[in-house]
Amino acid sequence: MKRRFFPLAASALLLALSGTAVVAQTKWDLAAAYPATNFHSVNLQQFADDIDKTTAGKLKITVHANASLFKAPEIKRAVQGGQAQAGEIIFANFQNEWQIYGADGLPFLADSYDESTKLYQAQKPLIEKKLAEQGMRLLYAVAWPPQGIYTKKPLTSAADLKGVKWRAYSPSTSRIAELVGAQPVTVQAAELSQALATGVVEATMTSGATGVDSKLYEHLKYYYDTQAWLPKNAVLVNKEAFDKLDKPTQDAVLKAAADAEARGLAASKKVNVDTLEKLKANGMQVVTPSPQLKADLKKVGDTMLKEWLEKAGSEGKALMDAFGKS
Ligand code: PCA
Repeated sequence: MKRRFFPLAASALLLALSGTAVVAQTKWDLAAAYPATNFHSVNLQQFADDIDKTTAGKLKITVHANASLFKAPEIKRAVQGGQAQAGEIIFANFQNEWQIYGADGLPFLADSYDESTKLYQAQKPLIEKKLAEQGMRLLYAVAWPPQGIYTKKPLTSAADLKGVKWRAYSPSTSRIAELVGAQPVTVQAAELSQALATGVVEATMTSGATGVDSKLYEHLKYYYDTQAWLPKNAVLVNKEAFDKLDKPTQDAVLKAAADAEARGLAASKKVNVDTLEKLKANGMQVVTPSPQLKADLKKVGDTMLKEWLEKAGSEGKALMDAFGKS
């Protein structure tokens, strides 16, 4: 008899101490690849905090920024396999797996925030379907600011990029290098500063945001504001992990995701302006590309779109129809 009383007394004590009923708590790890201060990561933390608040602590999400849990290219598979319940990827990294993921990494297909949002709406149903087949669910996506070229030496045309050690982060940023005769080296953002410091790379194409995150002005002198494309980061969740949540918690996750998507887009637009100012303040020359450089890059974009359409087949055509560009 006595033995049975002890656990009861213990849980009564626990209740008294916590002051609230003991609720089942779920903990998720969310793998992310960019620095904690990057606007995507800040937005992710806010997303996690919102969920903590609206579920009264029932779902706790730990954001692991800066590729501390998984490296950028590994995050998708980690979420798929449930090693991390959730994660943030950049779609363009997965173009070789499925061309539709790479549509927002193509130069000049969608090169403004408005076009990028339109392309996202066209990609979304296809991507949601694909992710469901892969055992995942799309929570939200946010565009990076437009991509420009960072170099050591001034560029008058694409010919000035010949032989340059060009840092790529995706299949299409490698392809650009090949098409202009540069030497592509794939390096993810978490290792970019080091690659520059050790001379492994001497040019890259990315946003003002990453330029500031990785202090590119310490090694590179020019930023050509080409506004070539706006790749998107996407937050994914393992479907099984999501399905295990009770309905109110699922709703809280979806609501926080919708808020994060809107907040992230606004943050991206602001960061786009602020970071170009920061680059200048740190001595970088922020330059409008010459007509020749623009024309050369446009040609690269045309070639890449053609190649993409060939590889993407009927799905690619369906995407272009939905985007209104076929
Ligand atoms: N920054 C990331 C991807 C796109 C961007 O603007 C990077 O350079 O890796």
